[in-house]
Amino acid sequence: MEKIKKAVLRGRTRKIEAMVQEALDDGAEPMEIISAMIEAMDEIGGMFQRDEIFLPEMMASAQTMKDGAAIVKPYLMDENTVSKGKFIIGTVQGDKHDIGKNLVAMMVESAGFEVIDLGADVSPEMFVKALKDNPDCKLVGLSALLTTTMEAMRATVDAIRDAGLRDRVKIMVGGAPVNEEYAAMIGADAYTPDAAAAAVKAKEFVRQ
Ligand code: B1M
Repeated sequence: MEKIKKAVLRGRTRKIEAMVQEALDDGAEPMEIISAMIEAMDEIGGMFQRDEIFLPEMMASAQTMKDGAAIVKPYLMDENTVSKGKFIIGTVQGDKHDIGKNLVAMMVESAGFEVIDLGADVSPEMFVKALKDNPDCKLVGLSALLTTTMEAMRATVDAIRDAGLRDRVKIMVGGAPVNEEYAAMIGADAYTPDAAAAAVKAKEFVRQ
């Protein structure tokens, strides 16, 4: 795990896939690998804040984590799960951070949902359009990593309400600057702190 963490810290995109595969072949738990990579990204965030590294290094680490997570993904999937319905997800407008959102998508998919991933920097209108295009979808997830883009979460909740779709869907929010209080303030249905908790909450919503 230390080696994997270091590879992410150093942005070793060319080495990570083989390293992660080797760890999995040796019996490592998929979530243990994801946690090691998240730890590295947290350290990267601190280094960036202290001006010890700059955007290119942060981007290299982000790409390394993405490549590593792609190797882990099939190990999280349970092919025998019966479909629990659709889950629309995206990072809100103005925000390009998509690693956490991708992890949530991965965990929710592995819990049996059909994930419709709108990507990053998704406008409120795009969320509304996706909901209209998928009238059977009852869950939507919004991710934000910047304090400056949290407001786009509120705008998205408002747009869904203004489009007359609010009663049809449960809106879940998350991301580093978000908390339970903020979720309640903007009228979302749930805040979850991490990808695993988001998958558990999504299952709870469809059970109700
Ligand atoms: Co950015 N960035 N970044 N960045 N970046 C942060 C967020 C920052 C905290 C770094 C720092 O200064 N310490 C800081 C934000 C400060 C703030 O707003 N308070 C910051 C900044 C300032 C910026 C720029 C403005 C820098 C600049 O240009 N000067 C810029 C903004 C670009 C934009 O979005 N418009 C920027 C750019 C970038 C990169 C492009 C270089 C890259 C992103 C690449 C990518 O995502 N494709 C990047 C990165 C990598 C980070 C850090 C280092 C790592 C983020 C990450 O991927 N973490 C980050 C520092 C940090 O977070 N410690 C930082 C790993 C990931 C698994 O965690 O996304 O938190 P996270 O997801 C978690 C939970 O939050 C939760 O589940 C996941 C864990 O299971 N979660 C949900 C997330 N979404 C959820 C949704 C849910 C439920 C849970 O329900 C739907």
